[in-house]
Amino acid sequence: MDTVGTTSLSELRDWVDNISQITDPDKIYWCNGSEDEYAELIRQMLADGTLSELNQETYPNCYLHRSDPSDVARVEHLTFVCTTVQDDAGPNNNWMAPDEAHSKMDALFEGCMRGRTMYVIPYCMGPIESPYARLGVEITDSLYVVANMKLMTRMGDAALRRIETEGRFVKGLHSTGELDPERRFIMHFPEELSIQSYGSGYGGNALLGKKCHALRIASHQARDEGWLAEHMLIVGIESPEGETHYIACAFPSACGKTNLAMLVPPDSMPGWKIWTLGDDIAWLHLDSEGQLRAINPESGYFGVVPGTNENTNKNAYDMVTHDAIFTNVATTDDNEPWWEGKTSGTPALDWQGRPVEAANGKAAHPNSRFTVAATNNPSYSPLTEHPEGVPISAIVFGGRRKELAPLVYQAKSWAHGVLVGAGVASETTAASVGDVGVVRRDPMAMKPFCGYNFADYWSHWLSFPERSEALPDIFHVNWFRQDAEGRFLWPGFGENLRVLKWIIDRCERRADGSETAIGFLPMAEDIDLSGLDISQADFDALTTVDVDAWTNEMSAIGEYIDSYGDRVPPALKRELSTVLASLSTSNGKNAA
Ligand code: GTP
Ligand code: SPV
Ligand code: MN
Repeated sequence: MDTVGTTSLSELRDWVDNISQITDPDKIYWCNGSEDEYAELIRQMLADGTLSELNQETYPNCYLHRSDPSDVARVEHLTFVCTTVQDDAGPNNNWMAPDEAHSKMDALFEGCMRGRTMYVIPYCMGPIESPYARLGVEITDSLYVVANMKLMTRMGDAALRRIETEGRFVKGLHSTGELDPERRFIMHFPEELSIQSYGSGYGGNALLGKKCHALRIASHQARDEGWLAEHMLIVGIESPEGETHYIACAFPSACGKTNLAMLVPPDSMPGWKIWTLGDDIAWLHLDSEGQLRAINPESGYFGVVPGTNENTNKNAYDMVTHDAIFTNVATTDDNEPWWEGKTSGTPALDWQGRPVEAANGKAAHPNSRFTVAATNNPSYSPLTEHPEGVPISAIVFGGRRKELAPLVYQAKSWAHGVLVGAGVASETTAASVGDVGVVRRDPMAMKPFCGYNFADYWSHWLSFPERSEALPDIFHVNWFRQDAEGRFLWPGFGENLRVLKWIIDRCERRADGSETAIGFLPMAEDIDLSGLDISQADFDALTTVDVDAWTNEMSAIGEYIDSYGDRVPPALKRELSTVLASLSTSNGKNAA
């Protein structure tokens, strides 16, 4: 066997040998993570057609990848958590017995790398020196996966050295297979610390460090070890006075995390500065003082392209003009990338490479993505590399709701905040295969990503006050309220900083809020609306609690929680009863 690279760790060596016997590649290549290696990967992908060059004058080192049209999003219906006991995976996951899943996957992987190279990617999730970082190795036959893992994780020699010292790592096996949706599975074995993914080359299905490891496997470990692995951005907000607060926000897929993580302050807020720590995943630990601290396990972004422009998100717009991989965008006559929401250029070829006139539907796929290293981001925070992470002042949940959910409200306590998180619902998006725009329950934005039973997960969240008296305040936001004509009531994007300011001021006990049954809401005078073109009627709609609708909502949340059966913590149900009782005696805003 033609092999480049090896390891001194026998467990890892044996596993790689074993996988190569099953998959039968021509060659084995251990990735070192160097820039030369990345350049060589790109060269090979240009040669074999996996990538094509975009306009190198205006988009230097930017490349386009077109997925198989059947393989453009996560596949939740083909994603499984394989625990020994089915109830441990919970109603929130698809489950398969580990033995059955293994025999299914063994059959798929048999000989699947014949004639190809098997890449071994050692990676570190989290700063390489961080006590909170975790290791993994992904084996794949996809060059696209290797290149994306290079941008998204700390991969290569440094990670391998730490794996060899620690001896513990998550084993991820991936093959693109035939890209046949009938032969596609994403299997997780949290008890074995392993992941097996076959038949998809797309982001969350194939870049195993991301959702598979850093959320599904990590959340399972985190429950046992007393920490949290969450679908959250991490952002630092520095005031003109130089005070910086860090907040962590959980919004479902394609609901605004990347945008909020790198927002550009509006002109009306001079002197404010945003620092991006992470745009998708946060690992949260209590330190010895009981302070919740966050690290971002990733080191790059796999972000939604449509909607990005110099007005909505100038940082993202600038950051993808160099050293980026685009997946499933359209292209212009000048061979620049193009997408819906881009304010310049016109598309010539759609995301499948067809002339746009002949194509029906969007020119760029609604789930088209960019991959960039985090250091491309103009608002990148150097504290991203801090081994201890950053202290978190507030946790913010959110969803995409045309109706009902106010612009912002604050939970009354940690336990109430857990209920607020458990009650998150959001309209589905193109990030996952299936219907778009249907409201579904997505507790803590973790429905597709929690690697164990949600009932146990809520208990775990509720256990934090036993270990800390200094927990962050919890909030809920909704940037997506619309009127009957489909117009957004709130301008969103940079203007969201006005809401973040209220959140921080509430944490610092220096802003007012009005107590309602569902939590504290700002009054018009509590949020600085200067320079904003928003009518009083719209602001009122954004900050009013519709008691009847909320009574229905809380009942629906109650039914949803009850569907998890006996394992649901009684404390969560008590919180729900409290809110329902309060709603029954209230008349909206100002009612306790
Ligand atoms: P994942 O990467 O799938 O986890 O998504 P995400 O949560 O990072 O979402 P992202 O920031 O990429 O935003 C998704 C879509 O929502 C994009 O098309 C954005 O333009 C749009 N969006 C983001 N923030 C806002 C906002 O404040 N208001 C409105 N109206 N749209 C927004
Ligand atoms: C998401 O769907 O939440 C994403 C993209 O961040 S993926 O990497 O596919 O999970
Ligand atoms: Mn995400």
